[in-house]
Amino acid sequence: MAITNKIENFHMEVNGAFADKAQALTPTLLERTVSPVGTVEITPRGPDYAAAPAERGFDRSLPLGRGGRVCLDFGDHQVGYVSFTLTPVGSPPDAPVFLRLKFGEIPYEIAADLSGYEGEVSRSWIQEELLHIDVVPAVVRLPRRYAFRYLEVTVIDTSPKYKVVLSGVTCTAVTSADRSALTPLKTADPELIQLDRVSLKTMEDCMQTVFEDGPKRDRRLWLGDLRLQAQTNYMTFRNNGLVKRCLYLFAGLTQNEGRVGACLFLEPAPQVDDTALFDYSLFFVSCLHDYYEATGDRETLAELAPTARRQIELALRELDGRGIVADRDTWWCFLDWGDGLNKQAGAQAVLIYALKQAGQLAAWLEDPAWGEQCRGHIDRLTRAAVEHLWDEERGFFVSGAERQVSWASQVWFVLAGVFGRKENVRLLERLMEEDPGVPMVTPYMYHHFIQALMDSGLKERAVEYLKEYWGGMLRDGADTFWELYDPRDRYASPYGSRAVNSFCHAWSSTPAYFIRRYLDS
Ligand code: RAM
Repeated sequence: MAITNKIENFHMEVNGAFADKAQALTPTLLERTVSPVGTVEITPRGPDYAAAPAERGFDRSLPLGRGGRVCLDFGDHQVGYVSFTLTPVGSPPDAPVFLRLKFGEIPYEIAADLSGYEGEVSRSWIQEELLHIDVVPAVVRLPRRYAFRYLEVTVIDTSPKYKVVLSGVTCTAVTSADRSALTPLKTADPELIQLDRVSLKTMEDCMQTVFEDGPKRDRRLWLGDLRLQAQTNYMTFRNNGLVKRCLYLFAGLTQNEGRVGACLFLEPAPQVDDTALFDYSLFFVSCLHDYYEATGDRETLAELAPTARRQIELALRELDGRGIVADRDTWWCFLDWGDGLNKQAGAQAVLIYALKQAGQLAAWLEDPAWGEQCRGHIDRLTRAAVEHLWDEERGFFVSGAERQVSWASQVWFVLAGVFGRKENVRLLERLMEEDPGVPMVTPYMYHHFIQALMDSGLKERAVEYLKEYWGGMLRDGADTFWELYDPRDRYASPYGSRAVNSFCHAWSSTPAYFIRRYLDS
């Protein structure tokens, strides 16, 4: 199935006042200059590759000629702009310098031969450059922003008569996250401390002029990602202005009929994409709900509530005669990247979840009529879900014509609170014990599972899974948390190639949220 859900006859609807507000909230990025800590040797290790330190610091006097190669290690994940100096040695340079640069968030991106790349998303996301420098000595400033820890420089050629010395390699790292807003953790649990540290680094590197999903790919604002980033932000960097900016961007630049898009581009000017996702549009309601809960910013609540309300209206149009969200065979709703995951049940649960939050918005706004409407829809959708999607015999919610059982469906119905606490606990325990059907594959979906455990009072199990799943990424060498992690398959990718997976992905940074909200005492 194509990973796109392009809406028909797409056009962008602009609310100029909202777009201006978003613009005025554009943050100034903080800059830091980082130099490599040394060089590394990247070699195969098990099913993957590992980087072993080769040389501390980096020998600036070593001249590189044809075929010369060095892999620099910046010590941690960086997002920023790279520059370096090339100085010729030998005869006067009689030909250009021809370089290949490879940037890698993980060693695999450096070591793998990606010339046969056949992934589904553009190969232009692979961070590789071929560069001619006509005149040396030169200070080379690369115009792109990169996300990486490793930088491999290969001299494809100088000439037989001269070589070059590479020096002054630096990265000007950029972020809108301010570490001075962080409070120290109280817990002494070393695993939690480590999970928190890597979560913060992941968040920091994704916080740019908006909350980006991943600084390598897609480098844009996705609503589903924003929701988790904002929740983590309230417990960590507290850059509430950035959340507000993102909310105004989504509300100011909508698709046809006021539909909030799944994602937005920022350059050359802010622009909503033509992709629509059922759950993501509804998460505008959630983001506004969470934002008001965290900030008490009434003006924003009042201004953006109509946009939230519109998303509910549009979603309700998708119900069939039974009061169940109609299934579709396109990429119409996200939930997770699980192979063959049917979205119908999860979508129904997300709608109930969002309706409850809309009811809360109505209460805050003292709008009893809207509140009453929400309650009516919640009752109808809940009854329909129990009647048509709950399979009493199997003890699970089922989804789609094939009555598929998945982790995503169960988790979302727990979050939607369709059953009471006791039944939710039983459902989650059954799920963990029987491990039925389609599993979870992204930290995004695992986040919702952990939240469901927390909401149901199963804190110890939540901690177990946090340490097992996110801890697994650490054991597998993560500097920042990954977009997708399947402990059974290091090469899993929704895009047909691991090379374009993002290895610093904000939706994976929520251990910091869980630790700071529930576990830090
Ligand atoms: C991926 C993005 C993002 C996610 C969407 C659905 O391409 O990186 O994280 O929200 O898909």
